[in-house]
Amino acid sequence: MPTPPAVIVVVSLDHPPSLKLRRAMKISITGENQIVSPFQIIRDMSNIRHNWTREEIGEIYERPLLSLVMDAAIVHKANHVFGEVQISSLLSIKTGGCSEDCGYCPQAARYHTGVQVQALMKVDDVLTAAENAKAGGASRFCMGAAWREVRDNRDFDRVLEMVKEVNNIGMEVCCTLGMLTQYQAERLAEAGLYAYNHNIDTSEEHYSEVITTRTYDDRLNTLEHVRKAGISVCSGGIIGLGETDTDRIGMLQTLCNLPQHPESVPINVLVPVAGTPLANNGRVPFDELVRMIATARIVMPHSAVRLSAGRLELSVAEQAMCFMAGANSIFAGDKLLTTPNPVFNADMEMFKTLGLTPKAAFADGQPKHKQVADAMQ
Ligand code: SAM
Ligand code: DTB
Ligand code: SF4
Repeated sequence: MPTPPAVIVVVSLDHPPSLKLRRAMKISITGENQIVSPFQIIRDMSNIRHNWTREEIGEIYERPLLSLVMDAAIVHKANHVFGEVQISSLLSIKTGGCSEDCGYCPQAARYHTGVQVQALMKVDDVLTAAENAKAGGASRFCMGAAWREVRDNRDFDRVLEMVKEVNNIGMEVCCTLGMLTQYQAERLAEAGLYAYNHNIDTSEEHYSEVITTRTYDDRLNTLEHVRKAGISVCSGGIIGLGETDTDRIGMLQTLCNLPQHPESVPINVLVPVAGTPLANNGRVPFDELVRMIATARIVMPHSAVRLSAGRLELSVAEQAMCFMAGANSIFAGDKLLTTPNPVFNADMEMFKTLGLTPKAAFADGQPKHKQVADAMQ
């Protein structure tokens, strides 16, 4: 009688893999005509793909919660320094009075939310805010403007100045200013912009239930302009907009089937604001946020998955599960754009309790446009 093939599975949570595991690799695991190395198992789980089907993503999203978190943690550990969390600080540089109808947004002029309209800030004030954020441990500074799109005017020149100044103090600079043309993306790149945030927000199917004043394709075009300009792409969405699980899976499918995965994927939980059409949407159950984060981690193994708006409603234990599930970035500071966020000391306490460490600026290298410019010198 032939001996049944032996199957040995070795999974190491060490990163980088320990010497012992590397030695063990040399003893290949053999089945019938099959050689599988432990590294291959981990590599398969970390495979970068751009052809995910909804069914495949749905199968991941619906796994039993703890198995899903475990699978995501393995992918996370194989691709990132486990426990290292990127800290981004947000500043609203132009607030409220926006022409758009995004149903979640307190800054849309048409909703009566009590947000005070504020013109574009002065460069010096923005720089002071960035310096404070840096002193508090933030490596990235993200400036948000309540604009539909960027216009080629003096305000844009001032934003370019802000980008230059914040870049000069050694922070990764990010902007979220609405839609961009290719030319505007290139000007931002030249000024030293590291990343651009532009969310797709939800699935293509659910999108028109939430926003009617610009299309899903408009958003994808802006992402293409950002990518072509060599700026790091930050794009994700919001859960709690009244979408179904299929919409959530669809949103992740759009993101992970882009020609290149976004380097950062913010997962926001709706912050319901009185006066907006979505003010009375129910709270998103915490396990659904964990599912979203874990699935994003598995389908986009190299991206930073950002646990974004909605953290104020989460306990430290709930946030810990999000970090286990692959979240490795947060917005820190007591305000997001217009709504509250956990205070600085509470986050520092959480980092201590969970053994998290802040990621240094430019740990992933300079953006492509900068590398090209340096190489040409
Ligand atoms: N006006 C620009 C735009 O829409 O692209 C930039 C600023 S906009 C406020 C940036 C993102 O914040 C939105 O795309 C949305 O994903 C998120 N956001 C806005 N209001 C939110 C809310 N109440 N809860 C959760 N996320 C929200
Ligand atoms: C993102 O995905 N979330 C941030 C940032 N990108 C710009 C914004 C959250 C805004 C929450 C509502 C507010 O504070 O106005
Ligand atoms: Fe305006 Fe951006 Fe708010 Fe939409 S999300 S209303 S574009 S500020």
